[in-house]
Amino acid sequence: MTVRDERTGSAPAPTGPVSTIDYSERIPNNVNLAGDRRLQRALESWQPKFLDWWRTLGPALPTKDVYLRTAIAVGRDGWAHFDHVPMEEYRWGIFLAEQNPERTVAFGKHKGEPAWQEVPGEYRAELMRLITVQGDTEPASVEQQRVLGNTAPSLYDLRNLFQVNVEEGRHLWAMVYLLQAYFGREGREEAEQLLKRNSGDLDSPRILGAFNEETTDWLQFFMFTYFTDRDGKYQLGTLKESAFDPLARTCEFMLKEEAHHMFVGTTGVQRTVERTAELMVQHKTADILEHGGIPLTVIQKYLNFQFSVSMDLFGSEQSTNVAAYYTGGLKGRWQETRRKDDHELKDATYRVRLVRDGKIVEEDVPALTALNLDLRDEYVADCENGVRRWNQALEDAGLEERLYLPHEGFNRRVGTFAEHFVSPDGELLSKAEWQGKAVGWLPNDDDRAAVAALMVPHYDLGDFAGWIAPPQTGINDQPVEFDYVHLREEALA
Ligand code: BYC
Repeated sequence: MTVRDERTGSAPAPTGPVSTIDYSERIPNNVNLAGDRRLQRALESWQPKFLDWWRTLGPALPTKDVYLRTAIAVGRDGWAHFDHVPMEEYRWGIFLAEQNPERTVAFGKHKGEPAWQEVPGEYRAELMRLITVQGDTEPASVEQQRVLGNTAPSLYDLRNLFQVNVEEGRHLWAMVYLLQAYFGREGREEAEQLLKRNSGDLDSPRILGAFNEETTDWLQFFMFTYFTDRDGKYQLGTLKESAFDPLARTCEFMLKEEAHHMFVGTTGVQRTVERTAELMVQHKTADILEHGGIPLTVIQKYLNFQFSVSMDLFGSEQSTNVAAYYTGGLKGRWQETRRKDDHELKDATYRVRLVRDGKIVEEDVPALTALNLDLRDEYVADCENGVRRWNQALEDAGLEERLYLPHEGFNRRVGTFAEHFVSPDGELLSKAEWQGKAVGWLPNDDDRAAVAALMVPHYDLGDFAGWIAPPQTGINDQPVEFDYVHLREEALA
């Protein structure tokens, strides 16, 4: 049941092409689930397991309701509605972007053929693997962020955390739909496993490294939504190009929701840096911990960590997997259709950086095998935009200090730099040198403890923790001091 509220108003009327979402169904959808009884039954039997998982490993803070947006249509405008909703009653569902019946495959050896509405037998295993990996990250992030609500810097931030969480839950639904609708019994088994693996679990961890790291505090959360959700944006961007049309359409709609997650990261770090800069100027020192702010050096260490583990998410710089995905039409490049080349890349080359004879050198390799790096280079260029924004805040405050992205080889566990020790400015080090210096580059226990000490909940209307500046505006034109979240009594005790 949705709590109606006079102040929130109704959603804007959609104007673009829309296929409306049927909310009278137990599972809201725009894929005519009612017309496929078998699939509907499979999803309805998965639904209580999802809800169990949400109750056990979803947000820990007890809430009455949260001001959330819910998708109402998949058209270009007016696709979402905002209202106070009890979180466990959020309408998780299955929404695919509009189908274009004329769509053809844009790249690889099937270029020009009609997009696939079913899974071709020869690509079944690879497609299921890609969908499973994508699906695995979604609940993982909810698990990682489970206890952050206990230390939220404001109700505004708390609401944003929960919005991200429910939408990651919905993205899990999106992948589970594909697994159950197109991959038969094996797909149903994979869907079960997505709720059985858990972030950080020693016996049954999540598939990709970054999703087993702890999100220790809100600075980590903002770095995660900036750097790791941005990997999500780029990976979804490649799957949106897939010849397998249901996957492409699902990812297109997910990207719409993803934009807010990165907004949370960009502005979260920005507001932290703004407050840090303010305290540095006010107290004429970089050592602002005792004044209730997070020192810039600690922010840089958090950035170094989250950037480097997110770089690992792109896989190896040279990968035969990605060449096969591309040639088969399963996974394209970022902005594939806007690229001006033959979209097959049989003879193309790409420049990679690697370590040879104790030096970092450049080498041209077949472009097909370097597509993970092609994507990662796009990602890094995008990451730099945020850093520029944050540095603008430092400049505006009249400070000389700056944040920066560390070298691509810094702190890597996957790919060509994994066996090497590289400083943030790209110097190759011995293991002993690295061990001596890493403590100055990555958050250590003292840094994390110092940040944790600042993480005290601020649940009063319009109240913000002292380590972060308030945002410029609220959500959906609501004031910053809006009652975005209503807590249950036990949360306030
Ligand atoms: N950790 O040839 P390689 C998101 C595995 S985030 C552990 O180097 P490939 C989100 C790899 O699976 C986006 N294992 O790389 C964000 C392979 O194993 P198999 C998630 C790793 O295959 C925030 C082997 O190593 N979506 O949505 O070309 C909140 C050799 O791999 C890692 C996707 O990733 C690692 N870091 O590419 C919520 C898209 N890296 O198969 C959500 C789907 C590699 O030999 N996934 N491995 O057993 C893919 O496209 C690719 O699997 C990868 C790797 C990009 C991950």
